Amino acid sequence: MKKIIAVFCLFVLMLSSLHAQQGSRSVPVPTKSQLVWQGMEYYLFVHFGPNTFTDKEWGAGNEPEDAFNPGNLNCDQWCKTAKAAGAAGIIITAKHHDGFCLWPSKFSTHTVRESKWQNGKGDVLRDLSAACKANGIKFGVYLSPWDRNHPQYGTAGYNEVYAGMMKEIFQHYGPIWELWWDGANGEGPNGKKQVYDWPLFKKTVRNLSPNTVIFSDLGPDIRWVGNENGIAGTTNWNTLNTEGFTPGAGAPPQDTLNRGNINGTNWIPAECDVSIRKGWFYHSEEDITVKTPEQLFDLYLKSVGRGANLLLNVPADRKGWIHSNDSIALIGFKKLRDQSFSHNLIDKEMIQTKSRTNKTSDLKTSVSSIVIWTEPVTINCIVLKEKIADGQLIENADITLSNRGIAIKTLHVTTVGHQRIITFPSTSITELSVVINKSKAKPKLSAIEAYAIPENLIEK
Ligand code: FUL
Repeated sequence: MKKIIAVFCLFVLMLSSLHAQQGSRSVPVPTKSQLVWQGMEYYLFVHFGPNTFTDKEWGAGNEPEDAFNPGNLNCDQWCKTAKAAGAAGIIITAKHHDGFCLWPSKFSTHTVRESKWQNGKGDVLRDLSAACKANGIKFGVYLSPWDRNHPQYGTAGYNEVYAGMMKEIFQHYGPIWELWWDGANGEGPNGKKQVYDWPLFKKTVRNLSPNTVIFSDLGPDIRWVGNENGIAGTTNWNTLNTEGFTPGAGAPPQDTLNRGNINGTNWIPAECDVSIRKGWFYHSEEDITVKTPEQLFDLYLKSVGRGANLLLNVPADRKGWIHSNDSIALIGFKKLRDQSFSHNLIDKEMIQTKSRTNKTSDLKTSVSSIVIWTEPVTINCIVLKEKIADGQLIENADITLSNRGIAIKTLHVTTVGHQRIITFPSTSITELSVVINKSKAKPKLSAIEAYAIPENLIEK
């Protein structure tokens, strides 16, 4: 009986998330869409809507539709900026908490259609999805479930409204690579909160667009990183336990979202959302708060460098453009990445790897890799990558830097995942060793790279 229950439990586990057998363990692995998503690493968020014109962060939902009136909307400029900045896509706030729809939804009377902008014929989603296609970047949508305008919010009917809006978006503007469900759940115009029908929402998306990755506090595909500062945990598991939790107030604690669960049952990697400015929406007085390229690079180390993805918000201004302060910072950020990571000082053939397996348990496999240079090299950055298609296995590793046989320093890292970037003050070495001390099964490093990045870019 026990065996039958165990097999049944395993079956249920397999249904909720993809798993692979690694040695004696079954570990969660990413879906194809999650793997593609992980490879995108960094992309832009654009907050745009009535708040852009009323100078608010959270509109009340009673703003007149005419408030939304971009002078010269130019989604092509957004996409060209994203492309030049090396960002893989754009996620637009199709509807924020104020309920205003940037497309003429038939499920609402609070949309671009009711505004005087382009005589009610304007459609930001139409323009942006076309511009993304033309520029070869991906198009994603943020659709706030919380709606401070919709008369049905707070009733069961609103769940159908929200599902209907998603259908419209997928049918008219797809393909959509990522859909963002904000967990915020406040009161609507009738003073009631909504009980969200998450299973209905998920079913709707999966039926219409099975390759779209869905973000919320806890997935199903991508999780929130637990803060809005763009910072993942130095230990960052792509696995999470979701049983008993819901997005929003019912989500796991923020530090759990930040680090994941070592033995989490589902593959749900973290995404770091952060704004290039103080707020999410454009406010001219925040033009001076735009982060510098160096600050953006530091965020990159703390997000992409810790195995998460970076969703960097760059709001559109009242004209409907990305402001030059922001685009200049983005291009500067791109230059710093190019400058830092264009010359890997390790050729693949230089890496010698040995693995030792303790016969009694495959959990005790230790793998060490050694790189030797004939002449000293000066480095201050090491990049490790794990073959996550087979699961995330590495629990901790030591990197030792030596010069002519004398160890100079040992850097201790925990998880690796898609990519771990470790920076340290410049050190002259002839030898580097990576010893994986602990992993769930035989680990697979897909890359060991070494760089000399500008010294002022070392992680703060
Ligand atoms: C939050 C929202 O309340 C903010 O306004 C912003 O959109 C941020 C990305 O998500 O939950």
